[in-house]
Amino acid sequence: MIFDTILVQVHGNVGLVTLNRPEALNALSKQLISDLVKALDKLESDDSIGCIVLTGSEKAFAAGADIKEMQSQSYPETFVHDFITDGWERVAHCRKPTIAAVAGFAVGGGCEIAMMCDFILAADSAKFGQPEIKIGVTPGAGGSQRLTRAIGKAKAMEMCLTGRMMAAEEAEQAGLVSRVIAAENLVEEALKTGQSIAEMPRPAAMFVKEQINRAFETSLGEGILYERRIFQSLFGSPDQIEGMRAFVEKRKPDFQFKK
Ligand code: DAK
Repeated sequence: MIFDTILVQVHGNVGLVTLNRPEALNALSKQLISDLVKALDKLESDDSIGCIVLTGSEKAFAAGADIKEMQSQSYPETFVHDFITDGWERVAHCRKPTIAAVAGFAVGGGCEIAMMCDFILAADSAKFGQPEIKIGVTPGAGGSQRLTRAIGKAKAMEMCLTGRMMAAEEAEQAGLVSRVIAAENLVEEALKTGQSIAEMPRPAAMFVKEQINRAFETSLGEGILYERRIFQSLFGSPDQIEGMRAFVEKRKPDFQFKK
């Protein structure tokens, strides 16, 4: 898969997508989002892929939507053409597990795309922010919602109202990222984590993702009912039989639903 603005590689059972517009700190242009959508479509339809890692460069995961591209839009144009909506939610709609491996700046739309992934691994150099207010707008791709759910009202308000960036250590303490990793090991560690997920029974991994995301969309009672039904349904899967049998027989499971 060859694209102008991203690099796509396969490592074992993990698809690695690297945002690649170094001249603009990986600003998320229309072309980049279109390339990203195509790459994700392809990786999602490839049965050998069990997890997708999204990363950027050492300096920037992504510095947000491309300001030079959007600066001349008028309100009627943004509304009529549903400006930069197309494709932006594709990461959030991935059915396979996704990991954002973030080094350097993840700001504006960059922070929003990272938050659309299932979890974020941060390099010790990572900086997160929603600085849109400094250019006269607000977050527009879920930042005000996903950031608030991740780190709570006080920190989300401060970050969106002041544009202050949050470094990796604070982001881990606040619950925005799952782990902080030395920058030089970030991609390797993300690929290793991705491979361990890809080797899990595929339906169970995809169901876990649905269960946890449901927690943000529903009441506790409904969410627990949803979880229970999924748990029960997996007793119809060959990998439940194999997984439990292997445990009892003290051997490594040989799951069917992975390639
Ligand atoms: N767009 C275009 N170019 C950018 C850019 C951006 N967002 N960020 C950086 N660049 C370019 C710079 O213009 C510069 O280019 P040259 O001058 O060399 O040609 C080059 O990248 C290097 O940037 P700097 O010289 O500024 O680098 P520094 O290390 O000094 O500073 C920085 C790094 C990240 C602090 C700074 O670049 C910065 O503040 N960038 C802008 C960050 C920002 O405001 N981002 C939010 C943009 S608004 C929606 C979907 C998405 C969105 C909204 C709605 N819908 C689905 C409805 C998203 C909106 C946004 O993200």
